[in-house]
This record gives sequence, structure tokens and C-alpha cells, in this order.
Amino acid sequence: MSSTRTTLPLVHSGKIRELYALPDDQLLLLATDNVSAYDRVLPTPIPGKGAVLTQLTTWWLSQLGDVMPTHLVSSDVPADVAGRALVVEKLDMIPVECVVRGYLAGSGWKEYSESGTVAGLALPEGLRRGERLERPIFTPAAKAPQGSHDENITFAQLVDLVGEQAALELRRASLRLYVRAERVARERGLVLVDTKFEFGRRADGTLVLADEVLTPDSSRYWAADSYAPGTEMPSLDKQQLRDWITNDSGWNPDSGQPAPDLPDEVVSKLSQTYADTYERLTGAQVLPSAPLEAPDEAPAEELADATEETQPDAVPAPEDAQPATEEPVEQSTFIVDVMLREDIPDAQGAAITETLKGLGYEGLSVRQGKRFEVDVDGELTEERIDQLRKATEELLVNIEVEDYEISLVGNYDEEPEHDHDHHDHDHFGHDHEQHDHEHGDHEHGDQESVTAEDLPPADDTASTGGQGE
Ligand code: Q0N
Repeated sequence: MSSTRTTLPLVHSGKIRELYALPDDQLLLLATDNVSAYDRVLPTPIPGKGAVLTQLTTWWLSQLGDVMPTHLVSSDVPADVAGRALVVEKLDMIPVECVVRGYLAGSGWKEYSESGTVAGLALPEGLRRGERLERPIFTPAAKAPQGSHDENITFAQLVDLVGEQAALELRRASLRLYVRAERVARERGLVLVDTKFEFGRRADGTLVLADEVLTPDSSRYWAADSYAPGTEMPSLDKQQLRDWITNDSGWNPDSGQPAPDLPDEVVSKLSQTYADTYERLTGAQVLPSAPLEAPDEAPAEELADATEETQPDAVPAPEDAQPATEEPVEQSTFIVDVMLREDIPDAQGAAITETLKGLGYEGLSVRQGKRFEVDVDGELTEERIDQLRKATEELLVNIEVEDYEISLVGNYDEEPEHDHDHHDHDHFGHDHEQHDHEHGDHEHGDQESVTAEDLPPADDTASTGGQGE
């Protein structure tokens, strides 16, 4: 009897995923049920894992297909690998792991707590473990010269490896994908902490998203409802495994002894966690898949490598620190200022006016407002601005009593060097006639420095009230 895994030529075997050659420059990307921990593959497979991760990749690719082209051709695969394999375009792969981190976790937190940097990028002081970064950061990794472990590389090293144009293209694509995915995950109750993308090129040079995408093997997810920065938060999948290994297995991963078989309850809990993650994200049940039969002949061992432990946890090289705020990503920051209309009594503003009078400040009349910072991802079209205006009216403003103004203070679509000539400080105030505040331009800095320091503290009522001058 001939199985897919014995009849097709094996292109790449990583013990967790396998790639087989198909006709017409296509590949079969197959996910086994194997799981890795502490840099090795454990002896006990997790039933359903390969199917869940394959179908999660398909679902994410469908969510991201409008961000950039993907390598997915079809899910129509031979029956013996149904549900756990994809037909993909054969690409010329770029030998770099494109890691994006939106929260401080794992090796990123470790480095930050020691040096204030993540992969050499300087971050603001005082961030806590698990904290969401103001902007996601791109921390690429590549194979170390010797040894199979991936190591963080600086953006300059990436430029040396792939050229400046390609490096910028990879960073931009990775950040755009992450920004989209993080929002989608958050809407579904999951925190996408960090992830690793791989890209390849078509013969015509087009950059294409490849590999597994946003699976628990390539990403770290937390449950949003137990998100608590400052504490150690377990990643959804691997934690149970690590807990069992460290607390109950009696096995020391450093001992050189082979890993022990996993007990049934650990296996079924892990199966369940993978299925739960899938259902939470997609709202659908995992489709059943054929159990995976071992190939008659073992895959060529020399093809195996250690790329399968894909949690972005490579050892950092924190040399030349560079400001993290220079990451270009197609995202714009707006400030929405909301004030009570002139004809609506402002009790809090009046109270502040009275307080100031009590302190000896005569002749000042304070009205209180509120300010929102809104990040808009995606290309900045008229429709997007319209959408922001609508959202503002729907969510931020009671138009019966409040008035608002929207200012664009940062646009991250372009390279930082030549982004000053357009968009900055454009004014998108609405057209409600009588109650226009004539606020004028906000004195925000350049886009590189548009961060919280441009905003008054939340309780800084006097400065907010004073801006209508
Ligand atoms: C491929 N890997 C995983 C890059 C390779 N669509 C594709 N076309 C050609 N090759 C591959 C794919 C996919 N997916 C993917 N190997 C080959 C291993 N990575 C490790 C990092 O460098």
C-alpha cells in the first residue's frame, strides 16, 4: 500500500512538519502530531495537533490574504493526509525568521529586565513583564553560523543578509501582518503576544507569506480574560507540558536522558487546548483528519533540523541599541479631542474653575474635555477616515452634548526619513456647523516622537480645558 509520505519526494523534514515535492512547482506542507519541548521532540504525539495547526494556518491565511499574497494553493490533499496538509506554492525562501513582538514575554522580557532592550532595540523604561508595547517590534532571527539555534540579528545584520530593500520589505510585511492579527485575536479573546513569520519569493520577485502561520508552535498566545501584566502569564499550549515536565515527570531535560512518554491526561489536555484555541479564534470546530501512519521508510535524518521549536525565544544579541520607534508600519495615529458643546453646562469644568479661584487664579474659565489616541491600521484612505469619524460619533461622542475634533499626528506608512511632507497635522475636523472650536493644530512632535508624552496625563484637566485659546 502506498502512502503519501512514502511515495512523494521529501524536500524537508523537521520532525514536526514535513514538506514533499508535488508537480508544477508546488509542495505539500504536512503537519505531524509531534510536539517539542526543551528543544526536542517528545516521544508521545498529541492526537489532532497537526490537523488543528494546519487548519489554523488556513484560517489565518484567509484573514491575512488582503495584506499580502500567501503561498496557500489549496487544502485538497490526498485522503491519507486530509485535514493535516496543504498544497502550497514552491517559493525561493528567505532564510530569516521574521519575529514580531507586541508584548514583553519570554526572552524579550528577560533581555528587557536585564538591559532595557529587546533584541538590541531600546524600549521605554518601567515596562512590566507581559506589558503591551506601544508599537510592535520586529526582531528578526537567523541560523547561527555554527549550531542549529536561531539567534536574534539586528536590522543592520538583516540588511547585510538580504539587502536593504528586502530588509525593509520584510519588516514592513511582518509588522503589518502582526498588527492585523493581534487585533483579530484580541477581538476573539486571545492576546497574540509574539509570532514568527517566514517569507519566500515567486520567480517574479513578489514577496509571499509562507510556512505555518500564527499557530501555537510559531506564536505565543495568552487568554485575554486572564491578561495581567506584571505577573507571569502561561502561554496557552506549552505551559501544561512544561509544568508536568518540571513538576511531575522526574525528567531533567539537561540530563541527556531521553524524554519520557506523556501521561494520557497531559496528552488529552494538550489536545483539548489546541482545539480550544482553534475554536476560540475561528468560531468553528476542527475538521477531523486521518490518523497519521508512519512512513514505511524513515525520513532521511540528515534533512532534519531544529527549526521546529519555533517559539520566538532565540538568545538575543543586544549590541547596538536603536530606537524602536523607527519601525515603519502602515498605521496612523489620530488624536480625538472631545469637548462638551458650549451650550451644555460643564459641572466638572466649573468645579475646576472654582478650585482655581480658591487658589487665587482669577479670570480663568475651565471647560473639561477628554482625549483619545486612536491607531488606525491599513492604508489611510478617505473611507478609513470616514470610518474613524463614524466610530468617534458612535463610541466616543454623544453628539447631542459633545463636540469633537480629529487630528492626524503620526503616519507610519512611509520610511521615517521622508515622511514629513504629507499627512502630518492634517486636520479632519467634522462639519457640524455652529459648535466648531477652532482648536487649531496640536503641537505634537514629528511622527517618530508621537507617543504618550505628546498627550497630557488623563487627569490633566487644566491643560485640556486650556487648548481652545
Ligand atoms: C520551505 N521551510 C521551512 C526558510 C525555511 N512555500 C515554500 N516553498 C519553498 N520552501 C518552503 C516553503 C514553505 N513553507 C519552508 N523549508 C522550505 C524551513 N524554513 C526555515 C527558515 O528558512
